[in-house]
Amino acid sequence: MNHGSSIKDADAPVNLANLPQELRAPAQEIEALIAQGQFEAGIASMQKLARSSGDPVLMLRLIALRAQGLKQAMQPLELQPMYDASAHLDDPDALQARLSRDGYLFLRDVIPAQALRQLRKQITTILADEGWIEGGDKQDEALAVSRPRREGQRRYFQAHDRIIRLEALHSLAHNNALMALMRNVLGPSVFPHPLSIVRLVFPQSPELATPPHQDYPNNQGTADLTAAWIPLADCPIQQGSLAVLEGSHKFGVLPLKFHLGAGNRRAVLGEQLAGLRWVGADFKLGDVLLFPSLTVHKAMENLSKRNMRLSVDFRFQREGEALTSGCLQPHFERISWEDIYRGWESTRYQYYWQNKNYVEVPWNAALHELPPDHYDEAYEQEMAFNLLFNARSEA
Ligand SMILES: O=C(O)CCC(=O)C(=O)O
Ligand SMILES: [Fe+2]
Repeated sequence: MNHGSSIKDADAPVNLANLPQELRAPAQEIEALIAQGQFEAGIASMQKLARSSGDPVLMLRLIALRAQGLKQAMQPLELQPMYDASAHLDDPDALQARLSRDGYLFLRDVIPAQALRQLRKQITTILADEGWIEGGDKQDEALAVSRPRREGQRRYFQAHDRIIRLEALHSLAHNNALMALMRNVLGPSVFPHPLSIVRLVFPQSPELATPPHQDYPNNQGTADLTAAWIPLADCPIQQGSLAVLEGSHKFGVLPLKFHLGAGNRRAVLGEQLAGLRWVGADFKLGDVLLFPSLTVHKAMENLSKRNMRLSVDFRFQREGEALTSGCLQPHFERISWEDIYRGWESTRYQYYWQNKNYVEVPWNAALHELPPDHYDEAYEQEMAFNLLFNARSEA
């Protein structure tokens, strides 16, 4: 570029002298919007102008603005403490009352540590073997040695395709203590979906943290579908534990926007949710968080220097209620159950849902759709993330 723009220059308002005459007035207007604090509107207009003109100075400015937007979204969220419902563990009425009031249940020390440690060991063995984390004595700490790997990338799936085969992962959804809790919460006919999910979250990439969202658009079926989120080690807020927007399950299905984090979708939190409190906790091994599929939740940023955050989440429903067929498939649907079950020691938890009674309902794609312009935004956010990641790595 002969006008000497670099991405660093793009952190400041566009130098109008570097623009063709016809772009100066509209660019100046947009910069004025941004200067007045109308950041979202400014970015949206800048995107239109940059994309329609293809001007390289405006494109750089757009990416810089996206990076600023990502940084702003990183402003630490003030969390209030989650209500600890452990005292009600054996009291279905009390559990159900709290859940329908708050939209979540947080319980300490529910799952025996041994089952969690065993699964963690199997996962970290695979991650060390795949070159994601340090092996040897330090393996259990899950210290990242590679750049963040993300859902959708070839290298991500190389490890995930091995982890999703683990009998210990899928069996954990049927753990006696967990099932006893779930029966108290959802009733005697409760069963887990076989869609067991494992989260492999790198440090040093806060922009990729799972954004605020509801599970309903992903899973659909019954809105009483209840997720159990379980870390595979102590997981303080600073290491990326899950946070919940208390009472947010009472506002129906929220609109979606693109986000770089897991699922690539965030819920748009309108004014009606403005008075709600975000709640969180420093999780200990064995603790469980439950929430129904309309509750807004997000991952806190994993701010640790090197530790990955490893966790699992399972979803439970009552017999006789609705589900969509995707919930009966392995996560990402890359491998068949037949393939996954090869090498398992027990057949007990294989195809168990085929003996359950549920109503299969069609998937409604409209509930999961992103706005039509999201490809452009996805690309721009990706560029912005790389910019920030490289700047951090250099620092
Ligand atoms: O662990 C995460 O980052 C996301 C978990 C989540 O969204 C869920 O369990 O529904
Ligand atoms: Fe979720």
